[in-house]
Amino acid sequence: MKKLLIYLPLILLLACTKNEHVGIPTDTNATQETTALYHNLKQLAYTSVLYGHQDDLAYGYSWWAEDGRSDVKESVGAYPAVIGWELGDLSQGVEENLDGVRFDNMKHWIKQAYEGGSINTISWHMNHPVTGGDSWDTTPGVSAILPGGTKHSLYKDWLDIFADFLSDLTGERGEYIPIIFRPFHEHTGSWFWWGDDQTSIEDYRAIWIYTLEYLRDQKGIHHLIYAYSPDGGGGYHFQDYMKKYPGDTFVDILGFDDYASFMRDTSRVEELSAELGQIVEWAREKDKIAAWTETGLEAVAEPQWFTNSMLAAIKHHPSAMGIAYALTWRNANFEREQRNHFYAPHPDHESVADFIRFYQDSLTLFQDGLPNLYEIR
Ligand code: BMA
Repeated sequence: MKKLLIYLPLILLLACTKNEHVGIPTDTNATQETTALYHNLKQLAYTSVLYGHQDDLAYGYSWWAEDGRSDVKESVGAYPAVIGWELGDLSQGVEENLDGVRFDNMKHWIKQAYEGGSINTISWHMNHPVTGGDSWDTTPGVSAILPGGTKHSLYKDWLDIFADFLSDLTGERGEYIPIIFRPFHEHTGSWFWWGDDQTSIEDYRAIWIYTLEYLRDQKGIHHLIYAYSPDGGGGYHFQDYMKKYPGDTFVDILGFDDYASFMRDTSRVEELSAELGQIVEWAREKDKIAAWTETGLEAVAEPQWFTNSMLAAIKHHPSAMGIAYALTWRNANFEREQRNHFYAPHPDHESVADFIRFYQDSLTLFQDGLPNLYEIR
């Protein structure tokens, strides 16, 4: 009740605002900044698509951990509007994630992204709770971490570590930095231990709900926005999009991961666009946000990919441009990883001219074009 009184002015403000697309996250005790972010992002989605890039501030194709650097900024002159981070190995008590990013640096860059006005989102390639392997160990694992399972208390320890990590994410006034959290992603595929072949519908829903309720109600974490992000698999998994949906009271963002649609040609652009459009329509019916939570063409192997494929997919179907953001995957450091595993251009790459056109398009937003997302206007 006390909470309700504290938030009453905010709720009234939201209800009275002229804008008809009022949004309130599923966590009714979400912090002011988190509620503002959800509301503003939902509203902005009607006119813009925010560009996101995984690990953008941490490293790039030819540099590693140099403060202020960003392949995206060095290509178009602006930081991404959304920056993704990855927690794989957090549960192992080590200092670096599975890609070598130090967790303390990650916290610093999350603050930097927030202070710059961008949005932070977190995925978690969680280690295998039973075998000790990584998330690509396809031994089924979900039933073991559910209440009553043999690894349930281990899972709670991992969530405690995550809650500690989240509690360190504060802005200059001490406020918590809102995070879009994308647990158990790409579950429609079967490449992770929480994947489709590995997990029953009931177990997937149960672990999602358990995770959310534990973090929210036991740990008091109220700066998360929860994104559901099935994989589309180039059309192959789209029909399963809603199969394991945890329910409207446990999801804020209807996300979508899809890489497989993007070979070097554009043959699937229209179909993919229709899928994105469908997700936007579902999100609107449910009063939620839609987002293209992961995509990209490795090594941007087609220099016009950003406009001919990505932007074309966002624009083709009339509803598709209602997605709030679209995030391309990480630019792995060439020397450390010895491979062409990058999804945004780096300044010397032949796709930069096209990426600049993508940046200049009136639909896309980077950090330099963002309104203040953390205050209700
Ligand atoms: C995958 C690849 C891996 C990486 C993982 C987590 O898609 O980029 O190399 O370890 O994401 O970031």
